[in-house]
Amino acid sequence: MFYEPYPRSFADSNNDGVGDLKGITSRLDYLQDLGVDAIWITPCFPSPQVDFGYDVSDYENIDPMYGTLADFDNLVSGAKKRKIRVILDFVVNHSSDQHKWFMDSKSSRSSEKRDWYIWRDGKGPGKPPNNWVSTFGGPAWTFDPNTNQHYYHFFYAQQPDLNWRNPAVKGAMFDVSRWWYKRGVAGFRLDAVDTLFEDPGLHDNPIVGSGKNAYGDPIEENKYNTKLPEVHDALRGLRKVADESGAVLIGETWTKDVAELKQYYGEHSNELQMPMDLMLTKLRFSAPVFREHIAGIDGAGGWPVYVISNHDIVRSYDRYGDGQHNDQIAKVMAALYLTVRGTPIMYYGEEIGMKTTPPTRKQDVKDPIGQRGWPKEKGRDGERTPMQWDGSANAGFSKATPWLPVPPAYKTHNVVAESQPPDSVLEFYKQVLRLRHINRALLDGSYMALNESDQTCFRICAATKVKWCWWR
Ligand code: ISL
Repeated sequence: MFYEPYPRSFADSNNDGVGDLKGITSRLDYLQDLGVDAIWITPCFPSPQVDFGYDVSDYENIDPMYGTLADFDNLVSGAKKRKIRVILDFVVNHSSDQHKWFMDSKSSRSSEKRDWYIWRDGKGPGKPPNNWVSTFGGPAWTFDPNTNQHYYHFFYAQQPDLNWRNPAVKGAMFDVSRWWYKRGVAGFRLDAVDTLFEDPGLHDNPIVGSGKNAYGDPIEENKYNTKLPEVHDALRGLRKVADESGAVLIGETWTKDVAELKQYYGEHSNELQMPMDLMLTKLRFSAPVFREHIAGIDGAGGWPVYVISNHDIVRSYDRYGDGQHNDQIAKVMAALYLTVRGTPIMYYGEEIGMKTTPPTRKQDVKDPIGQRGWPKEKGRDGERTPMQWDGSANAGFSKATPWLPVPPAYKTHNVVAESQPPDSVLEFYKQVLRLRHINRALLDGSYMALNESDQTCFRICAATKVKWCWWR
């Protein structure tokens, strides 16, 4: 079982209100006891933090806010002692605009790094090269008056897209992954892989309907700037490097259907070992709906990777919950995604039934997309609130005021309070995970839906002749 501790919000060791690596290290016993086999840490590299670390200004270091490389090494060795692997987040599509590569690229048209990013002439004075809009609002092009060209960014302007068509960029990114593998990293979660390539002809994206999104932009189909076939070449390249170290690649793969998800494993199982099934997050709470979906994923031929929550979406507690039986529903969901054939990836706090608590006033919003899209888009603060460790001030996350407020529900839903009652969400997670680790059927049994009419699913044990891989 993989666990995602959002480092800002997991545990704060130096009491500055922001979580850090030493904080994660201090909670390794808890993670081991819970039944965690690997942790995926969202970006903890140096960053101006415009997108909370998804704007990396140095791929080979740790942001002082989170600690040092020595702290990271301690975390890896402490985790290893507890048989927990450490996975990092690789922001492959873009860097920060403060990365030295971009600063160089921006410095002049003749810069050696000019072609490391996507620079184009506008269609005319004040006009961007095409109609593409950023998924975080506004045009996807920003004009640089110094060199009189526009640069492309699928996300914020502070996150310029790297040019993956440039072999030097590819090579540099492959080297970054090697550098971390040598340091003991067991793999990467690859961020936003769909957005790696753009149509070189820069065709305008089709506009869908006449409505506007939360940021006031026309609604576009990302036909020419996402999911280009070249993405798979890049994944094959990254996989080759991962294979040198026996590392695993997890993909942030938002797919429309199973057929699309299947492609990310690679035709010869030579792309991602673990493309996430994020479609699961969009289903309503219904046995027949889940059964049909899981049958499709299970039959896709790859190793399924189930995700029900992460740092970008409303927590599963609220999404599946009906407002009355949320704890019970949280347990049903745990039983489901922790026992079906595949690897579950759990977001921190799911195991105690944390809920999403969005800000109620615009001035409290920290996530820039919430500031930009308020009130339609409140941003992602609500699912990033501090981990609720106990019933003391700040839920035991920090002695200082946390960077995001602790939701009132921490009084009842916290690790200490849920460690005693045998029917708590936490105890349920622990019990299921204990079973998962000792029961062969749950480790490598095959999946078969039974009793379809009474709306239950079971997993049966059937010896599969798969080669053992640690991430299974
Ligand atoms: O969070 C979203 C919108 O609210 C998604 O569209 C998200 O941007 C998309 O899934 C890509 O997410 C990843 O890359 C982003 C970063 O902000 C997200 O936190 C990360 O998970 C840009 O690096």
